[in-house]
Amino acid sequence: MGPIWSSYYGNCRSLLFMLDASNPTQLSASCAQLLGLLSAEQLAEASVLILFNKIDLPCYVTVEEMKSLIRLPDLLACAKQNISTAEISARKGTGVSEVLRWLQDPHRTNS
Ligand SMILES: Nc1nc2c(ncn2[C@@H]2O[C@H](COP(=O)(O)OP(=O)(O)OP(=O)(O)O)[C@@H](O)[C@H]2O)c(=O)[nH]1
Ligand SMILES: [Mg+2]
Repeated sequence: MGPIWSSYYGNCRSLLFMLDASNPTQLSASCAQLLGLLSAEQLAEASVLILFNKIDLPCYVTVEEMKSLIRLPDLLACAKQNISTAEISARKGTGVSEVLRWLQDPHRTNS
């Protein structure tokens, strides 16, 4: 779906980007997609929440290691957007209330 994402950029104020924390083989492709989104001019004002989903599944790479592999600290420092991260399990509901709080936070989109 990546090739058509840009048709949804207009008026986008909140961006949720979901990574599969159980599938490290997709990590580099996901990171490339994420960098494309963060560098899009139309999304410069959006606030971004990066979700590490499927944390209920066992994985040979930890979420901390994944964050390091995508150089998340550099992304947070260099991106134009205000970026948050959350570790969730959509299946078990872990972390989902945090995502809802982020979506409802009025201060997030005031800048
Ligand atoms: N265990 C677990 N399963 C989940 C979670 N969230 C979604 N799923 C399941 O994951 C499946 C969908 O994910 P994927 O198979 O990776 O689908 P996709 O990302 O569209 O396709 P790929 O590009 O092949 O990864 C469905 O069967 C969901 O029920 C979660 O947090 N934990
Ligand atoms: Mg998947």
